[in-house]
Amino acid sequence: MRKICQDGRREDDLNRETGGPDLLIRNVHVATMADTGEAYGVVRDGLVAVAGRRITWVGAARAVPREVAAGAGHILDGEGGWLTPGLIDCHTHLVFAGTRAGEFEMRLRGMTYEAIARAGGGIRSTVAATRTATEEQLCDASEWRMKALAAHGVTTVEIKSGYGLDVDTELRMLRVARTLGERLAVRVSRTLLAAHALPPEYQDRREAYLDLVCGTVVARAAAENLVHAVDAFCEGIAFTPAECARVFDAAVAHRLPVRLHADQLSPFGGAELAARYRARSADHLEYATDAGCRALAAAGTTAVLLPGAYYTLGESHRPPVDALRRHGVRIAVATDLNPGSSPVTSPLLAMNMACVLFGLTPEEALAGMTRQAAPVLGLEGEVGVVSPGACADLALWDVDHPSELSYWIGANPCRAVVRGGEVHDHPGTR
Ligand code: DI6
Ligand code: FE
Repeated sequence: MRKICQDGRREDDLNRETGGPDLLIRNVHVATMADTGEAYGVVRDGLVAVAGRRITWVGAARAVPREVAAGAGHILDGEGGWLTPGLIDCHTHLVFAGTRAGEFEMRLRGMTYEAIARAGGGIRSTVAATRTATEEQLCDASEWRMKALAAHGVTTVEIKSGYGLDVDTELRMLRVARTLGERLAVRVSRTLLAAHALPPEYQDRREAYLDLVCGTVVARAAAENLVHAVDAFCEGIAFTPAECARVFDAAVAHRLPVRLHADQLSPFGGAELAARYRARSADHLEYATDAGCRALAAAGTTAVLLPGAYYTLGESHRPPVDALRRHGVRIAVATDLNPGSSPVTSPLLAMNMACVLFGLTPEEALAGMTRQAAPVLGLEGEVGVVSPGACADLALWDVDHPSELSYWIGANPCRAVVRGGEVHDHPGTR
């Protein structure tokens, strides 16, 4: 149904000299996701005009002023589908070498994620594979994962380091993340996660590793302009709140915003620590306390829910969604795409899991991958909404209602994406 024109756009013979928009998207319903009080910020029978990289007009087609629509350079006919903001996957670890399919089998036989990590596997096994890969090999190994996200409507993706755990490999991962963004024309936000695990060569020298991270890695990443934020894994198998605070202090000294893997496997004071540093986000939060949620609200820190990890690890302790709502914490959703705990390459599957496993509404799940995810990356107002002035990063879906984006399991109704005003066709598999 509703096939868009073959190459995703059509040269119209309208006269360019009238100074019309570069791109006009018509015959669509728009889930603007703007915070209008209306569910999904819906505009039925809408029209969107784009000049250069920016949205210039959004509204009902019947209300469009003549000068807005006339003389469009290109027209994208949505053929009755739904247009949403391009999806934002605000938490991934998609650059790595190898897989952990062997550990998947070990877990199925009863060994826990934590036991595997303590036995020297887990993150460390991906570190070993990633350290031996060249920049080009890492790029080639990771590219399909980013393509998979892009094919599901993702136009902005955050990518963390954290499988290098030495200066060279951490920086190499960030360079690969940058290259992938350039190659695939997807906006990439890069996060330094050198405090992901203790590397084997520092086994009995925790302080020395933290000295390296705080003294050298953060400074080099900042100096080489490779990083937009700093993250840490605050957990019994990783780093204590006091150790993460050291990493945060180094980030703050370089004027970098911070984020935290918090309270994923145990109540560890992660949410409170994130709030204390006014972190952009606290992620996972399965074991966050009510006080932790209150602190996040007061700090304006976004809760990023990662149901792929919860599902993959067979967890049963759900994040306190009701408390997050009650305290007014902004809720985002992401894939956590990584080889160990969340080999999830579909943002729509993450949204479905957020609904089925965590009890989010389909609207909350879509907001969690659009409007609510933007501030996590410092991109509020720039992406995540279909509004005049925002970047023209959009996704066109072959669905009858936006709730279907969370409803189907394993389908991909994405027909096309617009990235920075450029139309890209996607086959979709619905
Ligand atoms: N939490 C996660 O879910 C990922 N990292 C983290 O701190 C898992 C990373 C891995 O197992 O490779
Ligand atoms: Fe993660």
